[in-house]
Amino acid sequence: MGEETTIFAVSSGAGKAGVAIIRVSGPACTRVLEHMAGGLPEPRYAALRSIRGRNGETVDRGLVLWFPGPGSFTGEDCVEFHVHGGRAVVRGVLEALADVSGCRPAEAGDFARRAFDNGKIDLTEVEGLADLIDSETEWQRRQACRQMEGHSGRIYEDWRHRLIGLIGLCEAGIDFADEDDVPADIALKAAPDLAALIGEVRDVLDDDHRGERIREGLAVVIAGPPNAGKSSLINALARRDIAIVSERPGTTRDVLEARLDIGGVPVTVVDTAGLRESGDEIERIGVDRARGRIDSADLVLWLAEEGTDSEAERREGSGHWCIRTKIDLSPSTASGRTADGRWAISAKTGAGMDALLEGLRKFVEETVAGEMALITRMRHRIELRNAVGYMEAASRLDYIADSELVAEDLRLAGQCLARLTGRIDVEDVLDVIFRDFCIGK
Ligand SMILES: Nc1nc2c(ncn2[C@@H]2O[C@H](COP(=O)(O)OP(=O)(O)O)[C@@H](O)[C@H]2O)c(=O)[nH]1
Ligand SMILES: [Mg+2]
Repeated sequence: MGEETTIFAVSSGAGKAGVAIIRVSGPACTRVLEHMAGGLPEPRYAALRSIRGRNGETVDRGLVLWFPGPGSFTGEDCVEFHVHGGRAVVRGVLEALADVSGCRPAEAGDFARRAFDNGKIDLTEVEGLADLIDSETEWQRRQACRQMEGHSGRIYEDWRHRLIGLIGLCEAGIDFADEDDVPADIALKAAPDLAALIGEVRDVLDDDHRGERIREGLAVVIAGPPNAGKSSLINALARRDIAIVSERPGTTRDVLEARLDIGGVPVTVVDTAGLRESGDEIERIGVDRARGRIDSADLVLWLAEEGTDSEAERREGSGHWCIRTKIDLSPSTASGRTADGRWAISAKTGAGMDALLEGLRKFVEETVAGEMALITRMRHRIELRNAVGYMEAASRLDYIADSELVAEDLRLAGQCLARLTGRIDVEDVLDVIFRDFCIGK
């Protein structure tokens, strides 16, 4: 697993900056410090040093931090150089590192991978770290932080330990079945605990996909007939020209997206081709795509001009809002929300837009409200569903007659939980997870 190599990378991002941080991990760190920083500084204290490059010439003066393993992020010896973020400075440091024997440039996710391999962080924490680096909004940050700090990993481990305890009870029943002094019904003791555990896992699964929605963002789709003002609305919401607005019906043919931060939650607003029967093949493809996005949306905004019929009325209901557009053309229509719960806006004058935005903010808030979800990815949901499936199968068995089968089901449930935290055989998912990282993480 390349434990003998030492990896290095710029961890502070590409491009010119005030400061660049170059991170090194592996057994050659002491050699690195001797070659480049005149010896080992005091562990975990910032030391201002001249940093020497390839020919022994000073590249820069900067801070050097020395984190001896195993008490480091990766669990290995680690060094950080904090230097000025000029391209030539960074290149000089990287070249000097490449010259130290045993050192090679890190690949994407290498540092996190070593931390995981050395047992410093579990798989849910790795995912939390990746999500934190990717987080764009406040809710995403909060959720990622909690996961990175091991909140969900601890709960899954607690469940796994409880399962191991239950397996122990079943096996005690098996091992001592022939002995008089051990009651044969010892396995029965597992039943109430198992029922409680199943309840806890079910509660976590019953989360309306809040965690995944925060992580991936909500989808709000703008739909309606051609010329209803859909493209004008996405442009108004995004405050920039994302879509072409034209009086020619059928202008928007592809699906266009704007990513917004609404109340701290990422929301993808989607503009679609106007829904109509069209002889034009490209427009038809656009309409098909629009229908696909409507079906998977968290919320659909059905747009229609005053007095025009629209699909909106037929589909109105939860997750479907009806919006009257171009109200500047019919001055009698009040802006904002009409008495029958519809919305009325003008993208042109901005009338009703604040009310609509406020409505969207409330919708987002209600969608993610509630206790913060543990499940942030499909992977978690699948493992938990499988785990609870095995537990329920076990709970339907006869604890005395079939205690071996009960123990086996519980073992399988425990394996699902162990895969969640990466304790066992997860090679197949590791590549997918670490691939999401950039170099230097
Ligand atoms: N008066 C007025 N015209 C609008 C408004 N919104 C859009 N339009 C016009 O209606 C036409 C169609 O708009 P567009 O946003 O392209 O509609 P889409 O086909 O649903 O995407 C364009 O000529 C726009 O300028 C509005 O609020 N008021
Ligand atoms: Mg359009």
